[in-house]
Amino acid sequence: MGEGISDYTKFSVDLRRHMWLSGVDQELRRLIWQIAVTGKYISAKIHESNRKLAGIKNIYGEEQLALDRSSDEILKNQLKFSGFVREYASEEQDEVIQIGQGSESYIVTADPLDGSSLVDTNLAIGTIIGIHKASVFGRGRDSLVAALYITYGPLITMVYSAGKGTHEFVLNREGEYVLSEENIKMKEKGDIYSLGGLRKEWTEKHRRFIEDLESQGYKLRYSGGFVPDINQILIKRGGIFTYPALTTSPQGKLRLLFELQPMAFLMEQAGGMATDGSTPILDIPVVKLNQRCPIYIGSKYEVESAKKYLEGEV
Ligand code: AFP
Repeated sequence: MGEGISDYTKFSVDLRRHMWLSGVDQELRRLIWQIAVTGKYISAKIHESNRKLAGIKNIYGEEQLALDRSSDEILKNQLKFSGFVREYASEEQDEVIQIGQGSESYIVTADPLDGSSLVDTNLAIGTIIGIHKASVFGRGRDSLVAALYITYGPLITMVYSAGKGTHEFVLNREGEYVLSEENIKMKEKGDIYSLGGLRKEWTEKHRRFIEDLESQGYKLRYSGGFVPDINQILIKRGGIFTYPALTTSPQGKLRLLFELQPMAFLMEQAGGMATDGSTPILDIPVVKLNQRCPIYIGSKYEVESAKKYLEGEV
């Protein structure tokens, strides 16, 4: 993972040219590029990690890995010096942190290293980023201007959208992000499903929806890492990921601001959908940083079908 990257400061001409040709605003281009470069530093940290727990708890009471914390530090410091970011909100921090002078254009949200509990198993993990122009509180649809994620797996990839389609770049051995999938377009219907939450804690409506998919022959694909699980649905152009409301946690597990909004933005830009079972994720107001929310995300057929079951139409 990350091995063989010879130059961390390469310009990633392909990525920059793509954003320029797509008409992405100059500051936003530079910010996205800078975050993509930061992914290289995080991947190097993962590579050299000794996988030891730091023994500190985050705002959700979860134990933070040393890697979580160092990824957060790397990201925060890089953004601080970018000159484009006034505030930084991270899953690893208790509050929104001011990192600029106040006049910068953007606020960045981050899950610096999602799926960190998978590090010891060597499954893919990722970084999730949201770029907002206004407050992070309120509807994502009103403030998000771009989103991206980076996967650290057999390959390092970066999927971004600045509101002009969703595109994937692969990091090559020379340290360049090279365009691999332009304008990803979801099919109407896929054939894979990715299911979070214990089956014994599902609601009756959710269970009936899943049984419908199973009767249609959907194949199970779940790694327990949100980034690779969503990436699979996007790159395969169809299917559904859910982390539903559970009887023990009606708001599910995943965080609206740090995890769900950026993925919903990328999925919508690829022609897919993301809802909590009825309301689009990007229309659900964020009222607190650690707000959780159920999610149904993927191609239209499956997300709309989930809605019918959850709203009691079926
Ligand atoms: P960690 O960051 O604690 O590993 O959680 C990962 C995650 O937030 C997300 O990446 C997965 O989709 C989800 O949790 C998996 O949850 P389950 O372990 O309940 O399946």
